[in-house]
Amino acid sequence: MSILQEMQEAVISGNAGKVKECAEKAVAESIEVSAILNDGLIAGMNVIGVRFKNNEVYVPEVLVAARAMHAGMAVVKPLIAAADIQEKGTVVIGTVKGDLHDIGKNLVMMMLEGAGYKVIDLGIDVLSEKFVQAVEEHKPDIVGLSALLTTTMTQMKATVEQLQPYRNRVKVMVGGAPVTQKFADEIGADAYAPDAASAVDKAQELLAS
Ligand code: B1M
Repeated sequence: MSILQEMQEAVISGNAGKVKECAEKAVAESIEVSAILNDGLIAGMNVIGVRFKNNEVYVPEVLVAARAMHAGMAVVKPLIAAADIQEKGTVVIGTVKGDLHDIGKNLVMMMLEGAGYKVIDLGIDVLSEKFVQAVEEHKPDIVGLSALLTTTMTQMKATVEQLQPYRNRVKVMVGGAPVTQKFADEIGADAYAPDAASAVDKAQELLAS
């Protein structure tokens, strides 16, 4: 098995120590950073994403795989800037004001990172003004809003409204257990994703549109 296949398997099984070891070995063997990312780390996360979508693995496995992927990312991150690798896009993400739930949002974040996106995490209980500030500062391609409470879904609407002046250059994706496609349409969001793996697919679609 090649070192990249080994790395991929280690991401899938959530073995952070092994992923780190493989990444260090790959760097020492002068394997290109893009190959380490695409054929090792991201490939492993993609497998997990598909399995998660098909209910073959669950939240704990995804979190453990994402943590393992991060261990590898930490090794190659300093080399990414030097290698001038194009990120697929930038996503600013946060859980809306009044809402402290972040497990799902973190999963979405990790899957997006695993798929090659730069993700800026604004955390939880994020005011709509803070999303606007982040759009001005980071110039993302996508703003992701997460909400887990029916009471905080209204904050999504408020945030979409505040982002109106920027909508020609930024797309809005929403998600979270109580959120539906119908609600996303009603508030004028560009996309709704029911789970973390679909969020990656939707991000891809948004960037292509
Ligand atoms: Co709370 N909570 N909670 N809670 N909590 C729920 C959501 C609830 C359904 C439980 C229940 O009553 N059955 C209920 C909401 C009812 C409603 O409004 N519909 C509820 C409540 C009422 C509350 C409190 C009000 C309880 C209280 O204090 N009386 C309180 C509110 C605090 C606040 O936010 N202001 C509260 C607090 C908490 C804890 C802090 C204890 C904890 C959160 C810890 C944390 O997140 N760090 C917590 C938890 C853990 C839950 C449950 C048990 C689990 C949520 C979770 O993490 N699911 C939840 C009940 C349940 O869902 N079974 C519940 C796993 C996660 C992977 O799924 O978040 O849905 P999820 O994310 C998915 C998708 O939704 C999607 O992808 C993710 C991965 O597949 N997704 C996106 C999410 N964001 C996305 C964004 C996208 C795209 C997809 O694009 C940007």
